[in-house]
Amino acid sequence: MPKPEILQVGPYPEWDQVPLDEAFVMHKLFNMAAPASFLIEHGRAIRGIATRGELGAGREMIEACPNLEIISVYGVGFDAVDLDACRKRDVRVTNTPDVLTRDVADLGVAMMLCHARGMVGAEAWVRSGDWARRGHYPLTRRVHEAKAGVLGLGRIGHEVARRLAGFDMDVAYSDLAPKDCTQDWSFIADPVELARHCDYLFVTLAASEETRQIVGREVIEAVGPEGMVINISRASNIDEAALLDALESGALGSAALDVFEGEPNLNPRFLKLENVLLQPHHASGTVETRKAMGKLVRDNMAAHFAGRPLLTPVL
Ligand code: 8YV
Repeated sequence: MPKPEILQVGPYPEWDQVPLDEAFVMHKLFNMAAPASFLIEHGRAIRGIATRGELGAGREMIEACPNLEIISVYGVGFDAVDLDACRKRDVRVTNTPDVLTRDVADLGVAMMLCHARGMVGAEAWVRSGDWARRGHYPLTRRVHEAKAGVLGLGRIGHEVARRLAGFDMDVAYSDLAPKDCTQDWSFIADPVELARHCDYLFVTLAASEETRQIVGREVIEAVGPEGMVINISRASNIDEAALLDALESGALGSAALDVFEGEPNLNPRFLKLENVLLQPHHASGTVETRKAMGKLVRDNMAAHFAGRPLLTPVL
């Protein structure tokens, strides 16, 4: 049996690349000088696409591969995959849920703590000699006993909420309906109300057309000049222009962001702001989690081509 031919959209660590290259014929689109011509010439041979959460697979790519059977996403988010195009063609889609949940929650909470306590500026204070020259670092903001709002109590939102409760924060959340097993977390259906209620708003929604810019001007202004927005989901969940305006004007106190429109080329307005903590979309980026994600990408494709049930199907 010839090895299935797979289109690889982005790079993976060597520990994933080696076994992928052994099991499949991997066509590395990101290394190609002329990816469009490759797809025209070789699209018919492609039976699988291996992609990353933020890169996905758009309609054009899917249509360029008429014999495509499966798209395996290295990431829990599949918003960048054109699911309608997949449905029409019966293309299966898998992602990597669960294995990354706690790392993403860890980074979100770490971003809140780091930013609230001014750790980036404080470190620079020590390194620059300001501590000895200018004395104590300016006072920062307390996190315990403050109000946290979690917008989207899915797998990641739930783990964020659990951690925040562990930091003695008062936790509220918003979702389509109240969830079971939420301990004493309060349910506030309306995102604007949730934002008005809280000091720290965590955006943990799975991105879709329905959630696009759900954190708009009104929500941002409701978090207010003393509040912080933390985004560990997708940039599309926030109206980024409104966020920038509010950070610049002081209508929003601060933001801690792991995701950006057009990343990695983020809007340069962010770089001028001191009230924002910037992270390079690495919430799932630990060795342990990335190894588990890579294994799921391979195992899903192997299961599909062996006629076994998919491990973590989306479609
Ligand atoms: C990854 C992600 O950073 O899970 C997701 O949806 O966006 C992240 O875990 C990304 O997919 C790795 O390329």
